[in-house]
Amino acid sequence: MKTIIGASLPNIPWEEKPANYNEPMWRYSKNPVIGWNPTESIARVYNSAVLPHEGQFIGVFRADHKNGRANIHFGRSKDGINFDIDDHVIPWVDREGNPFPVSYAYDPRFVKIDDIFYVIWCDDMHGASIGMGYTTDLKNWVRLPNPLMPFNRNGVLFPRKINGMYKLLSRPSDSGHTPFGDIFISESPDLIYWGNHKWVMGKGGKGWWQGVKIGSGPVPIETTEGWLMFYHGVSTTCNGFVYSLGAVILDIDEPSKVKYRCGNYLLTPQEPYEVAGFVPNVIFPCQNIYDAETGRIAIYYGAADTYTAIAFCQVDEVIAYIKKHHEEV
Ligand code: BMA
Repeated sequence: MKTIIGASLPNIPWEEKPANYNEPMWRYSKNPVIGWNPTESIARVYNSAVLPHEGQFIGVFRADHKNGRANIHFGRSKDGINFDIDDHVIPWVDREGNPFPVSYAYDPRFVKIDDIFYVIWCDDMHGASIGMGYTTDLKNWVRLPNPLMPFNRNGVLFPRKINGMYKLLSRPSDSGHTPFGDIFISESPDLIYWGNHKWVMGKGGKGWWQGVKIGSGPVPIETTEGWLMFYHGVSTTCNGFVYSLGAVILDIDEPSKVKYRCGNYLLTPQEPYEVAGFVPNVIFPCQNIYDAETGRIAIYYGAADTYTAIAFCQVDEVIAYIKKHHEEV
């Protein structure tokens, strides 16, 4: 029986684990895949999300413009590694079809549910909040009402309804670079009305890497063990925050319940493109894609708020690692 419950993706971007490497997650040897100034108007692309589509790949990209403001651009790729990113922002409209541009937008997640592509991002609703919109044709982009009130970040929609409800993870916060933050879950029958909010997991643990705050990352992956979710955990040092990548397994029917939580991080800033850049020491995962047939997973992450990078893991190995290093927090 296959561990990932989902589609096959034989052309997933992939590279085998280097010989004599003992960690459960490894980096693409040609990282970063998107560097400085990728288009005329964009200075940096990071914290972005890619999906397979019609044998190729599409993505929504966090783009910091050359005036320093962040917005989201659409892009395409033949191989999931080399990207052709639009130089213009996604042209959002409201549900009546009137232009409805964002003031700023960052850290998008991208998920396909029932043939509709949803984008979830950090939006400006008189302060940081969750933005949500969709497209069915990758041409017309429609914004939905903000699902939650400010202040909030790191909205992540599950890839299917659970017990008839859409489920949204988020990280309630404040208006700044929040020195606190736990992950919560909300549900909705229609993506408009949200409620039944529950706490999922808090910062902390015996280690220090996730001691300051945590935030959901890529869209959770459905597996026979539960929802496999990568997330970011933040610690603080005398030189500022450090963002690492961790993993957790949530109950398949009641994802507010944590089954296993890995006490060790899976990636922490180490490579030159992770420790140096616009904001040093940041690994910020925003998307994963997988091949259910082989259990291969590719994770897209932002590095140092400057670059887009890819890491790889194998589902059974990463689940075994999470279980081995499970700790109650
Ligand atoms: C968070 C968000 C992310 C960013 C991270 C590190 O608060 O703003 O977009 O990658 O800080 O600077």
